[in-house]
Amino acid sequence: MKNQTPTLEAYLLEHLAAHPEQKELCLIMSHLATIGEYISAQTSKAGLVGILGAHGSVNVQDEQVQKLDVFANDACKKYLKDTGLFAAMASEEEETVVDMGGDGEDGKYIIAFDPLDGSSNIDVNVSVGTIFSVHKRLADVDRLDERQFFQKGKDQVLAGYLLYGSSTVLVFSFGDGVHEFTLDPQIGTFFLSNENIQLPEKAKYYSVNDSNVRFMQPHDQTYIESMKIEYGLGARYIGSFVADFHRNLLKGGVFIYPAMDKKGAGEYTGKLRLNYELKPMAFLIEQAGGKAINGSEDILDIVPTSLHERQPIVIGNSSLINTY
Ligand code: P6P
Repeated sequence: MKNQTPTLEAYLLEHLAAHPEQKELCLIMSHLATIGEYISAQTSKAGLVGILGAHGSVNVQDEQVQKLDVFANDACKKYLKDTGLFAAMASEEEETVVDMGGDGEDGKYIIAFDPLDGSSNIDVNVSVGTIFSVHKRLADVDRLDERQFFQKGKDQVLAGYLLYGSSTVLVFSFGDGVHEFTLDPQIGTFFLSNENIQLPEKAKYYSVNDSNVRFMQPHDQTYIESMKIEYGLGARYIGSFVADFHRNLLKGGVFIYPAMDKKGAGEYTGKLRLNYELKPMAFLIEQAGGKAINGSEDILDIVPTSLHERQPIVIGNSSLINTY
């Protein structure tokens, strides 16, 4: 039995034995995996639903065809609320903090999530994902006050993502290493596929939307050129942050979405969201030996000032980030 690849449940039980104080966090991780399985099953049918549902609002099973990101958001909200483990929840799809109702009164944790990152790629069958970020609830702030989510990324107690691709993978960290589990859909179980992931010494790729370079500041344009010329990296850009991040995590690379001024108004702003995308990914990349900055600060040190705050991002191998 010792040599068997551990399931997520076995792994969490072993983690719990070493960290008895993290019982609820292990439970949360198990629930998040179940949600991931559920969303994965739906996204793998997305094309079918899209084809059948494209000509009306009702599909062949006489169900309302939902946009997948609405479906994923509702699934996350409902399931996480039912766990009774969260005092508050924030979603990229929700304007304000989601009230967990009676269940949340005693919840010790809060969770921010992007239910389906990259969802615009769904109908072309490109990998998408769910990103989650868990903090301890702040005792001195009202349960549903947005300030519950104005916590530094370095204070996350759990962060990770599910990537719905050629296979469904779950990548997460409690802060003691980042681990990948792969779903066997036939038996509905996640198996450990990559423990304590470390970025390769040598990066292979840089990821940037090249059509946006003209909107960037000169420093970012020069930095991107150096990725091509000085470091000779290959260009890979999927347009789905979770997918680009996952490839760079395993192969080494840097993802760049800098501040841009698309309107020519002289106002340079980032696109990706601090709470739902950048903090969790920065937490993971640091555990894997990498780094994430917004250009001037470490992402994990930034104190959010609004729920949906956006920030520029440069994330990947420290050796490349340190030349920024
Ligand atoms: P662009 C998807 O909408 C997303 O939020 C990320 O997943 C992705 O990395 C980025 O936006 C793509 O943005 O401007 O290159 O299309």
